[in-house]
Amino acid sequence: MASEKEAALAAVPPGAPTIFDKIINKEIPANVVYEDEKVLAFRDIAPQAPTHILIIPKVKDGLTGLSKAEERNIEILGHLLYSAKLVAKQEGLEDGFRVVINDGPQGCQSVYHIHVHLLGGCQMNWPPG
Ligand code: TR5
Repeated sequence: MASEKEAALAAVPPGAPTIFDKIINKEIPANVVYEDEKVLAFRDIAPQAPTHILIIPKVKDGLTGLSKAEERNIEILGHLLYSAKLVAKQEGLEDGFRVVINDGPQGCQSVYHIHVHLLGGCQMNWPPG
């Protein structure tokens, strides 16, 4: 049986606008920590670590999730990861950090606009849940 979260997600057509579009368009506020012409990085509203930042492409271009990536997306995928490194440095995460991309229901993805989670500021455990 589908969980409540899965049922809610199933009702959202793939590629439909998400809450992140509203953040990009400044229709709702976000705590932005980094921005360039291609990506936006802002603090997660429900942090799972002392530092928890989301890095998203300003243009989704079909990238609802990593599983939908095409060759044309290679440049922005690299840009997202490199931006995570820049933000980690800016946030002072010298002792290490973790980047996560959740994909699909089993990956626990809830917002279908690709995003990199940057987590740090505490000792991480392995394996993740
Ligand atoms: O579950 P996945 O991997 O898809 O990650 C989505 C993330 O978006 C979660 O960690 C949420 O906590 C985060 N999120 C959701 C909202 C939101 C946000 N982060 C910042 N600001 C947010 N607003 C204003 N609204 C949200 N619904």
